[in-house]
Amino acid sequence: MQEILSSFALTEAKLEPFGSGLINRTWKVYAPERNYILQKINSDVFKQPQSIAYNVRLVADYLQKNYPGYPFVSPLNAVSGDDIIFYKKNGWFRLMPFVEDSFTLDVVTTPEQAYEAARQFGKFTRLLSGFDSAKLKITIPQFHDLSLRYQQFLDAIVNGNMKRKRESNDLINELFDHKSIVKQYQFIVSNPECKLRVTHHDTKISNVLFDHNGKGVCVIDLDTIMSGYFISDVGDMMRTYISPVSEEEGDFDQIVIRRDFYLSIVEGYSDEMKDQLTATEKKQFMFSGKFMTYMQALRFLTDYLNDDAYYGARYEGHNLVRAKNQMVLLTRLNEIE
Ligand code: GN1
Ligand code: MG
Repeated sequence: MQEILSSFALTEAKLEPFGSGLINRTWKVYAPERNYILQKINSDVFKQPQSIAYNVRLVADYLQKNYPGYPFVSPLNAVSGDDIIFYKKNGWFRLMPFVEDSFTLDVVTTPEQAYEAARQFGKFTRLLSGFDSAKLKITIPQFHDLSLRYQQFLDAIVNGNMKRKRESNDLINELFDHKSIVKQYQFIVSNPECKLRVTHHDTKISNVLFDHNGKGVCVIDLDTIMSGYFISDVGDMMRTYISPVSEEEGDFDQIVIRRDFYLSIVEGYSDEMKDQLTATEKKQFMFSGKFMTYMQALRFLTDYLNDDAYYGARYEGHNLVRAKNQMVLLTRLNEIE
């Protein structure tokens, strides 16, 4: 770690693990002058970490030129001048300024928080509406392509851990029963009225910075900003803000739908994006939540069958619990209409 810190001329700094992400590793760096966020990029997931750095640079330049007041958090340059550094033994690292007096949330407790977060993600896409999203590199190919995720699930059933497959038989069947969501997804995205825009693709609440008045400041965690559909961003907010408990919760009775939070997401996102969304897209708010929740259930169960190779597990059966949790949430979402 000393070698990494000295690449950024931070010799007297202290490190502390930070945040709750599943993929990258994050530390808060306490230096005499100011604080930073250090991240190790998971290069099993992001095969070309330089593509992330490229995308963030392009977006930062555009926002700086057109919306200089927007507090976009960009990686800092090391002494070498690079904004992402590779170490033979340790992999890829980047350093960002820590935005003082800001904080993140792990669960959404009020509709106002849901509104603020949805507004921030809507604002991010709106500010970039004049930027051609096709210029962004693909950091994870077909990341939110539900057809691919379904196929990966089928592959894991065939090639994965047989003992785990037997254990998850009921859940596998439940996921089969909801296959129509894949068809619906294919139908929606094949419509030219469903537009490609700069999309964040990871809109969970911990990816929004709040100030001490509870107002949203900006969005963070920019690894998956790519060209995409609004159902990804709105859907992941529905998946993660509507229920009072997260995907980690094992007591499924606690998974309930908070209708006012749903309305706050729609309102917050629409307050920024209503002039951009087509009439066809505006009809997909509720579907977006089902789409993302189903995809996450498939991804967690796929990973369980593949021996937790992607998400890792803190206890035996962790990804099975996460997948069941998401299936319960999907059932609750289906009960709304
Ligand atoms: C991962 O690392 P984190 O927690 O920000 C994942 C998301 C999932 C999420 C589930 C690159 O995000 O797609 O929705 O876990 N990111 C990647 O909590 O796979
Ligand atoms: Mg993330």
